[in-house]
Amino acid sequence: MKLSQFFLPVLREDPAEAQIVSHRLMLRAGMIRQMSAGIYAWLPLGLRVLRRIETIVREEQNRAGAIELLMPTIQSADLWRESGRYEDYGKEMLRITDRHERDMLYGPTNEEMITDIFRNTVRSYRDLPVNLYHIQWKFRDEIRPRFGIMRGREFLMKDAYSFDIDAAGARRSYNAMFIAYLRTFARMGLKAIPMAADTGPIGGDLSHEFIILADTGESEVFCHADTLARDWAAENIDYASDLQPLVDGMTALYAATDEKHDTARYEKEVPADKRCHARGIEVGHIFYFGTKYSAAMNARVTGPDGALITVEMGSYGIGVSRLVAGIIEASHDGNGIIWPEAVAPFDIGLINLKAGDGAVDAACTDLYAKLCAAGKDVLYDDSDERAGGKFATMDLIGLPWQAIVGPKGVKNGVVEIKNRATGERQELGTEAALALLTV
Ligand code: 5CA
Repeated sequence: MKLSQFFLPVLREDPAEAQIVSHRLMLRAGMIRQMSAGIYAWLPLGLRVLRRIETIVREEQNRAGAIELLMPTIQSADLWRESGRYEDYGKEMLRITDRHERDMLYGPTNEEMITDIFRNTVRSYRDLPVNLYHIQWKFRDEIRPRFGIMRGREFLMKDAYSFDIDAAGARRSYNAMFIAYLRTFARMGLKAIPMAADTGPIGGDLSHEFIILADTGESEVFCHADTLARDWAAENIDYASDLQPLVDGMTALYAATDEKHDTARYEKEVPADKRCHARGIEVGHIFYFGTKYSAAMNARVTGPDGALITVEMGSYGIGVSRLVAGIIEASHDGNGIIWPEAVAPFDIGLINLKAGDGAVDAACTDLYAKLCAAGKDVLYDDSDERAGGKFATMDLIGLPWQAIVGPKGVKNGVVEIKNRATGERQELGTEAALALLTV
């Protein structure tokens, strides 16, 4: 993509309304724009990151055996009256009346709707277990939308819903999502810690929040440092095997948000040099709530002996849009964002230091074509802005690699390659540069 043909409205100044670094950088890097309180448009650069995060989430859900579908954003109030949550949800729910005076709502979550789909389609225990998920926009009329898309009113969520015939099966479904979450966040370059959590309006008595550590996080967290030790992205998980030992291995180590924190236990269980007291961002939340919705809404299947069984359910959320901000909170410096390669909007930023100079243009065009042919996503800054501005923009938008081509380099047959994360620069011949950038 040539910058001259892209849409990247960067801001040189810090926007006054942004209180945390991810919000500031997302506005400055031209990733989002606020349309109303807590409601954002995703500009092209932001959308690219959102899509990459979505892809990782999808791949890991599929790997763990969940099946994708897509439910609508607008739901009928009647379904929520059946579960009893229509009144309970209060002012957080955006209520809408259609032209026939029917009560509708913009879904804040989908337990009722998926239970309705399930009860109308699945009849036999033979069709279980099943775990269905979608990646869809939600609306919650938060009292205090803030920090940009971190706590928005409209946000993108992955929500999965599992159905099992008994509690042991539901626990297996829960465990599969638990491990899939560790892998999902690790693939994005994040260390997420599962912490026992309250269940709020979703309900149930088994629940874990997945928290990434960041100074600006909304919750205060306490954990054993070893919860951060394992690289789950490198693990080869057999989802058909018993995952309980893996889950137990993680949950045995102390980890709690301030809501559930127990100072005496923390001090007893965690040696002083392993204590980690920090702030965190909730990027995922999983729930096992048994028959809360299936009993209220009559979601039953026939068992092996012909008797009806009320199905056991769980639900599993990931804040897909929140993750964009979460990753920036975890990975930035004074000059801008530092994207982990797995979610970067482009792999490489190619900077032409003298657009209009025949030799430099030719060298850039050649390098651009070769990088694209090797399957790399390249943002080629072919504009005639001055060098300082180009460097600042590239650092701000945080692509993992920069390739800098100027008149001196072209004369000497070299390209300067900069690694955004380490700041390390090296001058390489074109072939060596290509080899480095296309591994
Ligand atoms: N139905 C369940 C699980 S599918 C559910 O709704 N869980 S939740 O309320 O915990 O939301 C799931 C995830 O969505 C949270 O972990 C968080 O990462 C994200 N999320 C929740 N509210 C917001 C918000 N206002 N803005 C951005 N992300 C949010």
